[in-house]
Amino acid sequence: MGTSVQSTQPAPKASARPVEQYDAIIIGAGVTGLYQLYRIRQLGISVRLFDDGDGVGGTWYWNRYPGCRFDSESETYGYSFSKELLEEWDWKEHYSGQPENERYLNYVADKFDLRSDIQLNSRLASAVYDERANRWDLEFEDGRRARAQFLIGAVGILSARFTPPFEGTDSFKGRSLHTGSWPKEPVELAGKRVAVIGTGPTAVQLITEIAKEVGHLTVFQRTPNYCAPLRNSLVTPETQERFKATYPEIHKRIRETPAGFAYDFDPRKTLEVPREERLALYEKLWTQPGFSKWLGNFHDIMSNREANEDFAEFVRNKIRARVKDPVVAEKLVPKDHPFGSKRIPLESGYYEQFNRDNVLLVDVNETPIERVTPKGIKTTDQEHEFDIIVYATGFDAVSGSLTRIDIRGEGGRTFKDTWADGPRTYLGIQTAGFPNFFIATNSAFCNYPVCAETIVEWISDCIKYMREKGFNRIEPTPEAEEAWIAHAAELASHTFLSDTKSWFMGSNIPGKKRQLLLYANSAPKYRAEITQVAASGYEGFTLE
Ligand code: NA7
Repeated sequence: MGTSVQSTQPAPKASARPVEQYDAIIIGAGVTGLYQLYRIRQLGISVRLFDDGDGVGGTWYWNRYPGCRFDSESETYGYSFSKELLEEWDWKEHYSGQPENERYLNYVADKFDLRSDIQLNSRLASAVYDERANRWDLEFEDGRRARAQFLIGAVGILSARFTPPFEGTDSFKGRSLHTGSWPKEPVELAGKRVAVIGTGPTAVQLITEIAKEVGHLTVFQRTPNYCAPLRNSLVTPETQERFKATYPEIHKRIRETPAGFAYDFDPRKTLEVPREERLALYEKLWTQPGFSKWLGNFHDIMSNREANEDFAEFVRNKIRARVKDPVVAEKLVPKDHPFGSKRIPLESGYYEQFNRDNVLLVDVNETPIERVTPKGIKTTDQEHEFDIIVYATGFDAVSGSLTRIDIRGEGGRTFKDTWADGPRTYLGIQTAGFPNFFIATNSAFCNYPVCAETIVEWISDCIKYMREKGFNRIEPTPEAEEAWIAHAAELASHTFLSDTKSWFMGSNIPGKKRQLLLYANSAPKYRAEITQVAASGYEGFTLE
C-alpha cells in the first residue's frame, strides 16, 4: 500500500447512478430471504437480494453475542426443502450455537449458489411504488438504486434493535454494545467491569456465558423470567443417522403440531390430575431438554390461570432452590405474569451465576436507572462504574423492521403511518395500498423455519400464478384486510398474553400500541387458511 491515490473524478451523485432492473427484489439474507431467493430463481425471473450485513444469516449473522444458540431442536430448525442438504449437514449439538448456525446458512448460500444474486452491505433507505409503471423504486443508503415489479420484505420479526432512551446514553466513555449487533471481532471481557441491561432470553444466554470471564458483572433486571433448563448435549453419530433416516417423519410432525415443535400437550386438565401425579409430570418435564416444560405440559396451562399458577409455583421453587442468597433468589422469581405468557428463556446454569462473588443483581424496580453517565449507570441509590455496557434490551418486534424503512405505496401513503396502530395485513402477507409488496415473515407463533418455508412457497407460488395468468399487480382488498385484522384480534382475545409486558404485545417499546403482534392461530390452521386462499384463486386479493 503506501501511496494514496486521489481520484480526479467527483463521486457520482446518488441520482446519477444507473438504476438496476429486476423482476423481483428481496430484502434480507436471513433464513427466510435465502430460501425466498432460491424459490424465486426457480421461476426463471430476474431477482436480487439485498442485505445490510456483510454476510448472510440474518438473525444468525447479527446476534453473535457469546452464548447465542437455538432454543429449537437443531433437527427441526434446518430447512426441509432439500433432501440433499438434509443428508449433507450434520448438526453437532442438539441446540446449535450461533457460529454453527451462521456456518449452516453460509453453507446453504454456497450449495445453492445464491451469492451471485446477493448484494451485501446494502441498507435499504426507501422503497417507493411507482403507480404508473407498477414498479417499486428502491434507494439504498450508499446511493445505489434498483427497480422491480415485486418487492419482498424478508426482514425478520426480531431485527429492529431497541435501546431504551436512557438519558446520557451517548455520554458513556466505555464501550456500549447491543446484543443484536454484536461485533465480529472478539470483545475483550476478561477482567472488565460489565453491565448487562435486560434479563430476557438473550441476556440469560449471554450472562451465563460471560459471568465466568468478566471481572465483575452487574445485571440490571426489570422483570424476572421463568427460565427453564435447556439441557443441551452433543449429537452422537447414531442420533445423527437417526435424524437423517427420519427427516420426513420429523418434518411431518412439526408441521402438525400447533407451534412447529415436536411436542404434544398433555390432553388432561391440570387440576383434575391428582397433585402427586401432576408433580411427577412436572419433574419429568424438568429433566427433559428444550421447551417440553412448556409445550409438553398440560394443555390448559395456557388457558386456565389456576392451572398455570400451579406450574408457575413449581418453577419458582426450582429457582429458589438454585440461588443461595434468599433475597437475591426472591428477586429472580417472577410473580407478575403467567408462565408462558412471554417466551421462556432456556438456560444452562443461569441461576448459579448469581451465586458468584463477581455478579451483582440490581432490581431496577427498587432502584431505577436514572441515567447513563460517562463512567457507567446511575441508579437512584448509586453510580455503578463500568468498562462495557451491554444492552440486551430486545427489539421493536414484528412491525419495527418494516416501519423503520421509508416505504411508500399508492398515493404516497407511508407504511409507517399505515401501520401506526399495529400491523395491518391480509394473511400477514400483504397490506392494502402496497401492491406487489410481500411481507415474508412468519407471523404465527411457530418454530421459525417451518413456518417461514410455508410463507416463502406461498409468495413464490403467487408470483408464478400471476405470471401464468397474465396478472401484473396484486394487493388485498381493504375489506379482506379488515376482516383478517378482526379475525386475528378475536383469536388474540382468547389468550392471556395481553396482560403481560412483552415484545409479543409490543409493550416493550415506549409509545407502541399494545396489541398481539403475532397471529394466535395454530400453525397448521394458519397454513390451511393461506393455502385455501391460494387454491381459491387468491380470494380477498385484487389481481390486475
Ligand atoms: P426481550 O425478550 O424483549 O428482553 C429484553 C429485556 O430488556 C427484558 O428483560 C426487558 O425487561 C429489558 N428492558 C427493556 N427495556 C428496559 C429498560 N428500559 N430498563 C430495564 N430493562 C429493560 O428481548 P431478547 O433479545 O432477550 O429476546 C427476544 C427474542 O429473541 C426472544 O423471545 C427469543 O425468541 C429470541 P422487561 O421484561 O421489558 O421488563
